[in-house]
Amino acid sequence: MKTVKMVTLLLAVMLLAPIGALASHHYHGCYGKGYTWDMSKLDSDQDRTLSFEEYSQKKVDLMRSGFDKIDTNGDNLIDEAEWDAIREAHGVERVE
Ligand SMILES: [Ca+2]
Ligand SMILES: [Ca+2]
Repeated sequence: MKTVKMVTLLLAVMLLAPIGALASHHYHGCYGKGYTWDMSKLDSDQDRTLSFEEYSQKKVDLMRSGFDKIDTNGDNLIDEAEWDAIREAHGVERVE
């Protein structure tokens, strides 16, 4: 049961992580200010094609950034206190 709860929490974090970034004014939409139309900047192996991993890496980096902002003690987990802190920072009522 505890595992299910942690997985649910992790999924919620993955979906809501950009909200955390928004609070600190570092999230600016799907790809943010760092979005580029310069394909070579996304093409990490420089083979002049984009794999899905290359295409999506910026989004992954943004989600990681949001996760790290919420994970204030840096243990690579978001506990309830950290979750409550970011929720309260956004004025969101706790969902029971
Ligand atoms: Ca490539
Ligand atoms: Ca943590």
